[in-house]
Amino acid sequence: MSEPVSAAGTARAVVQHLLDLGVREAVVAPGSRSGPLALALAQADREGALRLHVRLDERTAGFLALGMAKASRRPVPVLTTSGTAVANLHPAMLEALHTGVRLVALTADRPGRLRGTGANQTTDQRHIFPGVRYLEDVRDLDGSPGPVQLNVELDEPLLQGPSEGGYVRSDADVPRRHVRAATPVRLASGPRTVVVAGDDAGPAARVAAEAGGWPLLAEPSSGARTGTHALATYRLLLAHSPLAERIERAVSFGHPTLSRPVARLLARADVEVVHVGTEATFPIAVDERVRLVDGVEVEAADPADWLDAWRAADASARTAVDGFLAADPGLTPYEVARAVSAAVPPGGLLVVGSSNPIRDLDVMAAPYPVGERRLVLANRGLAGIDGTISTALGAALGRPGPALAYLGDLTFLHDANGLLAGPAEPRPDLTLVVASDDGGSIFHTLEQGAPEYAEDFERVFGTPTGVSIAAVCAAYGVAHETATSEDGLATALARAASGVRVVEVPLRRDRRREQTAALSAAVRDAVG
Ligand SMILES: Cc1ncc(C[n+]2csc(CCOP(=O)(O)OP(=O)(O)O)c2C)c(N)n1
Ligand SMILES: [Mg+2]
Repeated sequence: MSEPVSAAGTARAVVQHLLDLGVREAVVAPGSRSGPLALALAQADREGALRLHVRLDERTAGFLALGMAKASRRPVPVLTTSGTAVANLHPAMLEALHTGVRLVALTADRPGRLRGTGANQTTDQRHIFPGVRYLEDVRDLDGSPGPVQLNVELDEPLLQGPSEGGYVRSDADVPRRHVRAATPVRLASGPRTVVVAGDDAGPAARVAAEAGGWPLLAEPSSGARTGTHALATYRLLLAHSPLAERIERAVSFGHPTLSRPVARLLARADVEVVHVGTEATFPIAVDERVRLVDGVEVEAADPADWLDAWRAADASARTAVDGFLAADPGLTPYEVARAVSAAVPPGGLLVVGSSNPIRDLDVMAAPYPVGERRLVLANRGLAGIDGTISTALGAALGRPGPALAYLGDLTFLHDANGLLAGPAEPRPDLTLVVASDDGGSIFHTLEQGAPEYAEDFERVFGTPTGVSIAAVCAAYGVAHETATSEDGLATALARAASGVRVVEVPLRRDRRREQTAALSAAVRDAVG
């Protein structure tokens, strides 16, 4: 009989296999059962084979790894001990599942014979993330897209002296973006077409729009809101311009979820849809109007009058929006979005929180020039408000260069513990801009913001906290400053961050419904 493999030997094999897959960063949350793996990762860090990050809270550790994996497009492992620690990875694993991010949950387990007994910190943690690939043997771990759980049973003795080391980092090229074997479908010109670019659409959406001479309706996190075909005010145009009615075909890329006008367009009975992707990235049920394809090849450009009409409408809408903002005496959330998007330098990173920040950015962000390599990320897989600080920290750690994040106050508070990191941990230079309106402003603009629900609104939707963000920052040792005007914010953002800092922008929430309606009305009058 062969010798059973020791816990240390298993840990060594796991870490070397991860390195072979191109892993460069790893996250550890402390524990005893996971000890052999933690020591192996620490050894690999000491040898320069990877960089290790330690976090107490597994929920934030999971999102930290998610952010790194998103920004670097490499697999990133996050190690937990057994029991409830594992379950705390679930939000990040779900987001990774819906965005195809290679997050590797390394879950240390007790030996199988203890399962079903009352042994300490022992539960059935196999397949704990439904839908996520599940492995027990590290040799089955490959670089395929999407998250994976590697559950590692470790028996005593857990530790047998200092770990050996000698880890080798692989320089093999890791496929950064999953490219499907594309058999592009040829698109003939003719039908009046728009290109929709949802989350992580990538440059292909812009390329198609340019080849066809079509308007490009690109979400901020699409990676395609660049060039001269992207129309910043598309959401308002779809709602208010007569051009919207005339659309005959939509070609969509990525995962579009951000706005109701886009979902309505993709559902329209009179619009033919070509979606580059699968059912999993299409926002409504696929019917016979919708063709799912691997890629498109545009045969020829359509006459310029269609695009020209959209550009003219976009310019009128922009003038109407700017006029509306100039007339409003206070600082509006739209101006915050405008300042944030203008502050991202070429090569820079912007991580945007769910709720109104990403929607305000969607109306206000001027498309960036092609080729300047800005990266705008958002957790659009499930559009959670959780884990956003950690995602931003992870993304900033995973990608060199200046980094910004832009999020609401509740989104900030939801993941305040993301600011928790020991003094020796690597820290990125990251500025977090908090649109601080003491509660969930988005609900004012939705059905529940209507006057008939006013009595319960603040308690169950608005949910003001009264919490001092400055005091939260002080507790975590994070720098905090306040900006009260668009210029003040621009000035604050022009100064490079050294380490993590928060710029809080106080905003009114009680005017949100009225402002949204007034903005819509201004655009309707201009283009309707
Ligand atoms: C994890 C999670 N819980 C709840 C929600 C529902 N939700 C969407 S937006 C929102 C409020 C966000 O408030 P804030 O971050 O302050 O942004 P604002 O709406 O004020 O712009 C909530 C609770 C969610 N998306 N994700
Ligand atoms: Mg808020």
